[in-house]
Parts: sequence; C-alpha cells; structure tokens
Amino acid sequence: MKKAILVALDYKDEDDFAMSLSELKGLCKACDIEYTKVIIQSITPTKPYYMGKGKVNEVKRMIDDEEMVIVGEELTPLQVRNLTEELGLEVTDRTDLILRIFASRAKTKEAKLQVEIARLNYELPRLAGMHEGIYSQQGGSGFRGAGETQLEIDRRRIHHQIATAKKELARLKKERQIQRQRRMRNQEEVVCLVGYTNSGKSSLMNLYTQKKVSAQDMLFATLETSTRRIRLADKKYILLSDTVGFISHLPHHLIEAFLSTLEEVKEADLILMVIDCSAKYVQKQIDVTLDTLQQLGVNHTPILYVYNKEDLPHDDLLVTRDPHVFISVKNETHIEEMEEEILRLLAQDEERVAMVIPYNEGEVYNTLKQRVHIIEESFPEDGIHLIVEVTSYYKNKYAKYIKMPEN
Ligand SMILES: Nc1nc2c(ncn2[C@@H]2O[C@H](COP(=O)(O)OP(=O)(O)OP(=O)(O)O)[C@@H](O)[C@H]2O)c(=O)[nH]1
Ligand SMILES: [Mg+2]
Repeated sequence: MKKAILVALDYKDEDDFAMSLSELKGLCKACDIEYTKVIIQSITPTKPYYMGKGKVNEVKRMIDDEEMVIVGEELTPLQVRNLTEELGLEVTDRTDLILRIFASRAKTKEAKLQVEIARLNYELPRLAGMHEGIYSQQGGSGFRGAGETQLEIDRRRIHHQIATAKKELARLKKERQIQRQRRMRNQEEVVCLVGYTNSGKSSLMNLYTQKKVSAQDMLFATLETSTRRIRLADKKYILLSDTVGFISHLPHHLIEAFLSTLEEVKEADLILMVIDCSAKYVQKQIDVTLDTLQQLGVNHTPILYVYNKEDLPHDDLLVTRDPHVFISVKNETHIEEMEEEILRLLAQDEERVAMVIPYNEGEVYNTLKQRVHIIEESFPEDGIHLIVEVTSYYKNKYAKYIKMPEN
C-alpha cells in the first residue's frame, strides 16, 4: 500500500469542505492508498502552488516515508509541475484518483474507451510539465531542442489516440441506440436508477434479477448502464436500468465521457433517485445528484426519491423531497410500497391531448407511434391530427404540437 500526504484547502462552506475531505479519504481507500497525514490550509488556491508557498515548505519538512502528495481538487498543469519540483515526489490530485478508480473498474469495451478518453484529455495539457521534468533531470541544455520535438510527437500521438478511441466509441454508441430503439418499439416503460455512488442502486437492482450486477461497499462499483426487464408488484413489466454513481465535482472529462452511458436516463419515463439516508451529508448528495441530472439535460422526468438503508441510524428529522419512500434493500422492507408508488407514478399523469404534426416532421410522428398510445389519427391538409394519451414527460417534450381545446 502506497503512503500519501493529503493536502486540502478549506475555503468553501463548512459542509462542502467536510464532505469533500471525507470523500477524498474514501477515494484514497478505493485506490489502495494509505494517507498518513492530512494537512489543511484555510486559503483560496494560489496559482503557482495551489497551497501557499510557506505551506509547500511545511509539507516538505513533514515527508517521512510517504511516496506521494495528493491534493483535494484538480491541479493545473503548472501547479503539478511546480509542486513536483519543490517537493521532489509524486504529486497528484482528486481527478487523478477518480480516473484511476474508473480505470480499474471499467470492464466493458465501452467503459474502457470512455475512461481512456477522459484520461488522455486529462494528460494532454500536463505533457509539457512531464517533459520538462524528464529533461531537467537529464540536465544540459543540449536536450532542450530534442525535448520540444519529443513533446510535439507525444502530443500528436495522444491526439491520434483520442480520435481513434472516439471513433470506436461512436460505433458502440450506435449499436446501443439500435438496441434502445428496439426496446422502445416494445413500448415498455423505462425506469432508471440514479444517485450518489454507494447509495445502493445495484443492490436494489439485484433484488429483482437472477443475473447479479456487482454491488459492493466501494466507490464507483458500477461504471456501465445495465438494463433488466422486471415485473413490478406482479402486475406490470418495466425495464429497470442501473447507472454509474455520481460524486461531487466529478471531473468534467469524465462527465463528458460518461454522457453516453447516461443517455438512458434522458429517455426514462421515471427516475428512481436512490439516496443513502444514513450518509452524513445526505442533502448535499441529493443536491449534487440533481445538479448532475440538470447537466445531463434531464429536466422534465418525474423523480421518485427512494431513501434507502432505513435499517441504519439516520436523522429522524430529515427533510425529505416528494414523492418519496423509505426502504431497506438489505432487509427488504417497504419494497412493495415502493413498487406501488412506481406504478402510481407511471400511470398518474397520463393525459389525453390533441396534437397536430406538420407533414414535414414525420420523425415526430414515428416516435410518437412507437412510444405513446394513439387513440385517433386523421390526415387532413394542415398536418397529422392525433388524439393521444401521454405522460407529462411527453407532454412537455412535444408541447409545441399540442392543440389547445377550443371553447
Ligand atoms: N445497511 C444497508 N446497506 C445497504 C443497503 N443497500 C445497499 N447497501 C450496501 O451499500 C453498499 C453499496 O451498494 P451498491 O448497490 O454497490 O451501491 P451503488 O449505488 O450501486 O454504488 P455505485 O455503483 O458505486 O454507484 C453495499 O455494501 C451494499 O451492501 C441497505 O438497505 N442497508
Ligand atoms: Mg452500482
């Protein structure tokens, strides 16, 4: 196990800092790194060193047998270079830890490519610093020219790798789209499990499925979306999707990389937000999850808040969001209530509306035909006239085609 010194700057609000520090420790654990010292400074990040210059010297004096220094936020390439030079040992950051975890967990081709792209994008601006390090170690200005050329070569190589990986990813994505379209034609409703990492999404999924997905007490156990057809309350079949967990300050390269796995969420009829009600910073975790959903462009989909792990001690005065249920996947309590609530929400807001779709927007008509219940259709001159039964999701999505009733 590698030993490390952690450095964090405390300049945000109190909860935010406490949560991100405890997460940083969790990330270390997931990377098999033991932190021996935690150094906190109450200043905003400085451009050259992230921490203050005096703090750099202090950290330097504190180094015993540690092999690395880990900083609680993403460092700029300049900061990495300066700190490595001053401290004389490996310096890395929170983003790097998350990338390492993702890399070790990625199993499918798609997840591996996504992590690779994120990693390459992270490394690209850091190349220059790495080269300078190498060549200053070798000494002598004679290497400088050669170093610049090598840097150019490496940059080109990485750009090429990114392009190749993206191309391959696009191909896989298309396959996935075809699968999704096939599913849509079946008109089965899609319910997506989303939520903070370690909240219990995969465990909940496993209640219903023979073929288990990996559920473990570690950050980012799941990296890829998996979908299973399940039956709710002995009544209705739905498609349940498990997704990658969220975390605060998820590196933006990773968000980009994982957007395609999360596309399922965009098309969900209902989102089950799984929340670990025993987590110390439960409200923050909910906020981060809601923010991430917004970043994904998910705005209208109804959400059922599923407060999981009710078997563990939790704040009785927890301010809950509605609609909500409390469950324990572990003890299988209140699962039926949750199912009834899901069924109610799926059925709830079906509404009959009239629509007019211009003939040149046949795509919209085709989509509706696949996904909603069409009660009547006629084809007069001004467009396709439909009477349909839609959920609020589709009502919002196709609002501009809805014809207001005349009275
Ligand atoms: N006590 C208790 N533990 C639970 C419950 N549900 C899940 N867990 C535990 O919580 C941990 C995380 O569960 P997962 O299902 O892997 O969580 P996840 O949301 O899929 O996590 P990621 O894949 O990392 O996003 C595991 O150790 C589970 O055994 C519950 O109701 N009670
Ligand atoms: Mg999981």
